[in-house]
Amino acid sequence: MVVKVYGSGRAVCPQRVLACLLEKGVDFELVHVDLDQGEQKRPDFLLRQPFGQVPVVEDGDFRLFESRAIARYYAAKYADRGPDLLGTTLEERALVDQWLEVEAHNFNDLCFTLMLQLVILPSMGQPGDLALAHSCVQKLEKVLDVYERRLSESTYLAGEKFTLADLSHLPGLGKIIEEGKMGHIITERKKVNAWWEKISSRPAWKKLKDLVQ
Ligand SMILES: N[C@@H](CCC(=O)N[C@@H](CS)C(=O)NCC(=O)O)C(=O)O
Repeated sequence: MVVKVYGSGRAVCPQRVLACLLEKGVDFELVHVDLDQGEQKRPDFLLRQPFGQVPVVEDGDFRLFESRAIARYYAAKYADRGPDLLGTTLEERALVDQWLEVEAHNFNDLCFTLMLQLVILPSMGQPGDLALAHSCVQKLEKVLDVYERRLSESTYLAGEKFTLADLSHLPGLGKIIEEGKMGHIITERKKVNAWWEKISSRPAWKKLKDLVQ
């Protein structure tokens, strides 16, 4: 059964799902939703995702939205293939969850607001709020300082193995490196940069980049 992923391949949240499916070798079809045209707010799409956002997956009769929930679902469903993305012991799983929460609540919002002000609004002909972008950069640097300390204790966020906690950061880190002219906040932190280099050189992430270019 081919999993249908509704979303835009350029958007961060669908990329989180696609990266997980590629890691697990799950066949999928990307059904493009044109965010610039507001397709995600149309009544037929709201039947799939009542908040009018992407991604949504359809897997046979099963439908799921929220990118991290989807990634967790496929990491568990295909636990027996590809890398173990969830951890095995209770403690390993708890650490994966902890860093996934950090990604969702400490990293993602700042990253999103930064990209909105520096990239998305200007691309739509609207001026970004540079003061807000600057404040996001300052706050993100503090978050990345915490990551720098954590990554001097372990190779990956949740320990010595690549997990969903790392995978979940890839789309946002990728945007900062590629689009925001703010890549230095990653590259100037030795451990964070080594981590980014390692996780972004995984074949699944490279495949995704080829797919969405
Ligand atoms: N918490 C949701 C957030 C979804 C989300 O913000 N999606 C963005 C793309 S990354 C979107 O649909 N933006 C268009 C909109 O909000 O209208 C998730 O992780 O799936």
